[in-house]
Amino acid sequence: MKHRIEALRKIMQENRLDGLFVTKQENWQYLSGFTGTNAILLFTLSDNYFITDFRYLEQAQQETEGFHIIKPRTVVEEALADQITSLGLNRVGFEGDNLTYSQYAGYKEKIPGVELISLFQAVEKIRQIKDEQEIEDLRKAASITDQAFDYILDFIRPGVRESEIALEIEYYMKKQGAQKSAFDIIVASGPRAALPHGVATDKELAAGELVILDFGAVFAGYHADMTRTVVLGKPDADQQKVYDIVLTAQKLALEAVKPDVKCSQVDLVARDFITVNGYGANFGHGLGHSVGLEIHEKPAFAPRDDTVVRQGMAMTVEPGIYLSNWGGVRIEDLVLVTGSGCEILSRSPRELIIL
Ligand SMILES: [Mn+2]
Repeated sequence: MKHRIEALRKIMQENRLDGLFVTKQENWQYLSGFTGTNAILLFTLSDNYFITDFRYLEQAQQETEGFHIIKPRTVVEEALADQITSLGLNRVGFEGDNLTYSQYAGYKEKIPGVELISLFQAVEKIRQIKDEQEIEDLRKAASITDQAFDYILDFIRPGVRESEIALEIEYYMKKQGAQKSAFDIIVASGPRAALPHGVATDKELAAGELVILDFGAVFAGYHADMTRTVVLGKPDADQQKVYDIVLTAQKLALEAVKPDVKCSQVDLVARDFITVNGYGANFGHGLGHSVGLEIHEKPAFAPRDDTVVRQGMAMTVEPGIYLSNWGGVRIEDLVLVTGSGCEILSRSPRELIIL
């Protein structure tokens, strides 16, 4: 955690702050290791303060290191205001994209003499580059996800409900050590596969259908994200054709991921290939997104994201083609950007699986 806090202090110095408080859950988890649900971190240029309520005092002592733990007399917001006052801080940063307007107004009232400076994505920018521990946790999350895919294949057949498949995947991932499912599991079969985010329903699978399965395990707070599309029975010519286009688009994009290219360029590689093959209008979402403590992080492989790709970013590559009343195909892998390209963390086979 030390190097993470050092990076934060650099941001404080760049913004000439003598204090900074962190209110977003994933961000305080990242900076302190605390896994509870209520906390505020306060940093000065020399000290770290941890404020939580009675329920979490003992847990905070066990999970965090290097913080002065403050027990509030009333609520954490009051304790933060008191601490800022007693430390005599003048220019204090806060997470402008996390604090609500009411909370901000509350602080303005409690600490009127303090200049409050809104920061945008301050901790998130540090989180873009994953460190060794984070990579290890992402690997584990991806591996549990792979195991679940391998396991669920035997379960997928005509007559089974999408919701039963989703439940089985979730149960299996938890048995393998996952904390939880990374998001509501998508099982979209037949015409429902045309919905990019078709969360599992009670629809029964039928012979001949394409089935999109999109899911991931969470391990130690870190999210995996993988999509595979399978077919129930021998694919017809259109199903095979669309599948092959998506698979090639993904392969080309995976080859394009490397440090120093723009995220938008990687998106364009897949988008161009799909467009040239006649399905540009049917690929309506970005190619991928970063993952970590949150399932969707920045930057994204998207047409308008010109962020430069850097070593240590963890991102998905997930082209798809969706056709109303027909279905769809998406293939998604989680990759780690290396010094010269990327390593694919999800290992499940990418060829069309016929069940
Ligand atoms: Mn995804």
